[in-house]
Amino acid sequence: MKLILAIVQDKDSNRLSNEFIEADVRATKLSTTGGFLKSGNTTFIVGIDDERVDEVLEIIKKVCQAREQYVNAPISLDISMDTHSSYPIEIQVGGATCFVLPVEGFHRF
Ligand code: 2BA
Repeated sequence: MKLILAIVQDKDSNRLSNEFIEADVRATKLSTTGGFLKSGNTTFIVGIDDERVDEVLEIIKKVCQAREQYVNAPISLDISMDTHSSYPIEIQVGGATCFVLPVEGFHRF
């Protein structure tokens, strides 16, 4: 068994939940926050048999889109006068960031 941690954008999370239900993939959804953008994203925890890992990754890949987003990068205009401003830079977020981990035990009581 493996544990898949998939960090996805909030915009894709409902569709991904529905696709998991349809494919009989059990998952837990967590509301999380990206360390860089400091805005909300969603992390899915999926415990799955080894032979279904690729299937789950394919579902995630199909549903989760990469999107361009602008963030404000700080710029120092004049160090001597200590004036600061910022300018927008474009970054690409997602589709999804996935980790696949080995599972030592799985118990349901
Ligand atoms: P955030 O940390 O909010 O990052 C959002 C996007 O900002 C990233 O998209 C990436 O394009 C950019 N970014 C992040 N750190 C950066 C940096 N130091 N310099 C320049 N640009 C940077 P993604 O790579 O698609 O990541 C989406 C979300 O997945 C991240 O949200 C974070 O929550 C998670 N994530 C990504 N890599 C991770 C990792 N190695 N470990 C844990 N979580 C990760």
